[in-house]
Amino acid sequence: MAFTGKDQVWMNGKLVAWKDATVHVATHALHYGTGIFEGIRAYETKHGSAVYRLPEHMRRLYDSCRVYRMDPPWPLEELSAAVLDTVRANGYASCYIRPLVWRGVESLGLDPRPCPVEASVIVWEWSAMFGAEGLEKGIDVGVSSWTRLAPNTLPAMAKASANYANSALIKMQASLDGYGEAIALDESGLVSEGSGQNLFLVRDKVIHTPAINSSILQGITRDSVITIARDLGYDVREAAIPREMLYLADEAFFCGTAVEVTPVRSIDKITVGNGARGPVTAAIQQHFFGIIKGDIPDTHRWLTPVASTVAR
Ligand code: PPE
Repeated sequence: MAFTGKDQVWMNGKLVAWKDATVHVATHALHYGTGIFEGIRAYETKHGSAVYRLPEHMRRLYDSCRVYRMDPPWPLEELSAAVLDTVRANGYASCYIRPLVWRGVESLGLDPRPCPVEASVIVWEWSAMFGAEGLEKGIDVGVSSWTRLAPNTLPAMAKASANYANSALIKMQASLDGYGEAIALDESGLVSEGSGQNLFLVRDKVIHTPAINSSILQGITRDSVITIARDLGYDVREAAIPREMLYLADEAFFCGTAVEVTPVRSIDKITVGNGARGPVTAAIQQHFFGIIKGDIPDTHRWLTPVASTVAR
């Protein structure tokens, strides 16, 4: 990923130059992690550029705000339009989109409510997170010694900036240990997810993924994968997954906006299946990429054309 410094940024209601999209050091979110964000992608489909699952991402943004008693001064429709405006203004056919809502400058008391709620949208070009090779061959991962957010600490269903201090610990350890990513366990030692992606396992053609009570972010790509898998006739089970299932799976893959659908080829240096992308993973990838390229009909209406304007 790379910032060009040339892009326009939507900030608090208007498009401004990249260098002008700044905040003060007294910003509450900078001190206490009181921000909420989304990660969205726009893809170049054969029918034109389109944002993938925009309404679902915007709904989760506002749901996350609700948990933290934040009331963005823009209605959801207006921030959705801001996403499309920002993509259009920068002219990318495909890009990564990062809306952010945060508590601004007023007080550094721990109760953030006196602080204004501000918002921005930035975009940048970001192709496959682990490259074409990662998508095809898969990545090597380890189980983290860091645990995911325990229930009643940081609510995992809210995509809050604060949660990502935990993700940073998981990701740094993984990188330093020579892994591409890590799988974190939940408070009770059950499988949760990666630092910024959901996990799926396949055994005997049945697809398993941790349920929302295992401290996961309820991923939108996860929902796409479940929907695609069921469309393809697979049995998908959302349930608690013991750690040892990781070592017994025929196939494993991560999914998320950034990683899309990326196979996992080893876990803790134990080969997953035969170490190559498995048939179920390949079928789901093919369907997922088929939809975002416009090769497979978008029957679930997951694509919002960038050329459209969302009603304000
Ligand atoms: N879990 C976590 C903790 C998470 O951060 C993400 C998204 C997901 C699951 C997948 O959710 P979804 O994108 O709705 O399918 N993480 C964002 C940032 C990751 C990064 O490495 O950067 C993303 O994928 O955009």
